[in-house]
Amino acid sequence: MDRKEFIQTGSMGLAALLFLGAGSVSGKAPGTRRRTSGSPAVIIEKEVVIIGSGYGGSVAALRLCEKGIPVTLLEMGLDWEKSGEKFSPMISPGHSAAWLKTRTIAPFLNLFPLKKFTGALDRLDFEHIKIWLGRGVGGGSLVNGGMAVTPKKEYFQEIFPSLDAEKFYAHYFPLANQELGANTASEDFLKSCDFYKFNKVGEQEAEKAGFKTVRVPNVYDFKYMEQEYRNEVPRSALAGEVIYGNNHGKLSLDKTYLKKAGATGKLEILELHRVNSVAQNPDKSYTLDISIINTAGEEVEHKLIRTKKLVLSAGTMGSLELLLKSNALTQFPLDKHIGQQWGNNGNFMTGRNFVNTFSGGTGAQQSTIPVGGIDHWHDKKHPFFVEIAPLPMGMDVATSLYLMVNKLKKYGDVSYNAQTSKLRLNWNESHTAHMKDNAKYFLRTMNKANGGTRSHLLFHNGFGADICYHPLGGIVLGKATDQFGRLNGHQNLYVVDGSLIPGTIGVNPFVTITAIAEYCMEHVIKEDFS
Ligand code: FAE
Repeated sequence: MDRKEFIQTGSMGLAALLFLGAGSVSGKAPGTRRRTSGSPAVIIEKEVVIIGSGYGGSVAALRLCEKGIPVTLLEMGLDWEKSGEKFSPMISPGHSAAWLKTRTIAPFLNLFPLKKFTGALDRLDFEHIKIWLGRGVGGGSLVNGGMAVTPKKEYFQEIFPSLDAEKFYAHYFPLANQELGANTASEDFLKSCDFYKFNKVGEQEAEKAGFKTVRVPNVYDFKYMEQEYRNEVPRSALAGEVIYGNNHGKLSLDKTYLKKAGATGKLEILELHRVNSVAQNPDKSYTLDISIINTAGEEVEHKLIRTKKLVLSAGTMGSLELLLKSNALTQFPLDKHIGQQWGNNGNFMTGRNFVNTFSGGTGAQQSTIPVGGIDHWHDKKHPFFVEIAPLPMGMDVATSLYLMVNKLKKYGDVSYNAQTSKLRLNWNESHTAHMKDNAKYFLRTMNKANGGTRSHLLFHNGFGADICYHPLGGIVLGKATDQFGRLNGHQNLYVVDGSLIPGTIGVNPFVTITAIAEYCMEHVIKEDFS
């Protein structure tokens, strides 16, 4: 066995102090509510612990395990494959539809009541923005649309001037795309498949309006989708499955990086393990305060794990929360950069109604997997990238949906409110005003060329400034960490997730998160783990 357990003797130590600190805070935040299961008698020792099983955590797990290093991966969500639970389609939401909520949390039309369950999709609600996240073994890969977009080289260089862009485009991006299983749909299939009418119409109308369209790779296996279309295999993308998880077809991280890491025999995944806070010990090791929860979200056991090396990959919001909360509870050392340079990756949702109305709308049956984009990044006045998004509602509502990705004009920042035990996000309409201008310009240009109206009934009169799928930044590479993700002021703590990217990357971010994770892990394994 790789792990060593011992009974803690003598003084209660920092970990117990941490436990008392966490337990004594009253409030509703799950990590700080009063204990139900008492203080654990043992501290479990682990060599390397990773918190979070999204893109950063999965890359870290594979690269460490490959070197023969035993890794314990803590994930607050469910191991869906092991659980035997099924993911639910958008039109009949079930267990997977929401993380411990009693109503659905999709970007619109939340008419469905739910039984509280540790579902795959979560939403954090702040005053001016709602942030959607994936929960479970595989993190965001379980619920995302799978768009695998490599950013423009010039923009990558602008955002990360100190990284070697040549090396990234020759090595880390191709490696990330290969390991993730990025592939592109065949044009013949897209032409013949009526589930992609929404995309065909979207592209034709964009071109008519003078915009440039691009084909976008995805990690959904398009060969599988072709078989779905021919009814040879169970349907998933063609059966309305996506943001509550896909039962087939999608190469989520549990099927790629984590599967490979598991095959080494060095990976231990502990599901339903929610890390509440972290304390740094005098010997520079870390003690984690953990609640093991059941599928109703109740703590069933309380655990302390001590580790020499900690990889923090809880996603932008999860990693920020852990660091800032631990600092408030246990004086966990943090420098002034933590929480700075946060952004929504310029996310702005919008849509059009009466699209193609007299020639058959956008299609009653729609694949949930996007394949097309509009690249308008070169425009000095209105630069943006648009995902032509499906609206898989099972009926043709002649509506086009667009997720715009804009530049940022100013960063937000994140702090922790110890009174409410919640993150505080400094982000408001002043951060998104130029994105709204871009959306207006885009919709006007599209409607002028093609007819149609703004989707007044969707979002806020057609403008979804408060919808964010891509939170980034707050623990920025080279600012809050060194050039390889080592947290400032710490010797054994590595941050590897979306929080390393300063607020914007110009396209959907998981390929970049994966590539940066590959780069960081390559270096720190060589220097710190051998
Ligand atoms: P992430 O994947 O969020 O993983 C973090 C993991 O840590 C999660 O599994 C958490 O449950 C876990 N965790 C957090 N806190 C704790 C804790 N205290 N204790 C234990 N575990 C914890 O992080 N991006 C694209 O590039 N293309 C797309 O098409 C796309 N579509 C999206 C659609 C939706 C609906 C959503 C929500 C996101 C989408 N994204 C897309 C964004 C993408 O999924 C996201 O950027 C990445 O998943 C972030 O990766 P990280 O490794 O940072």
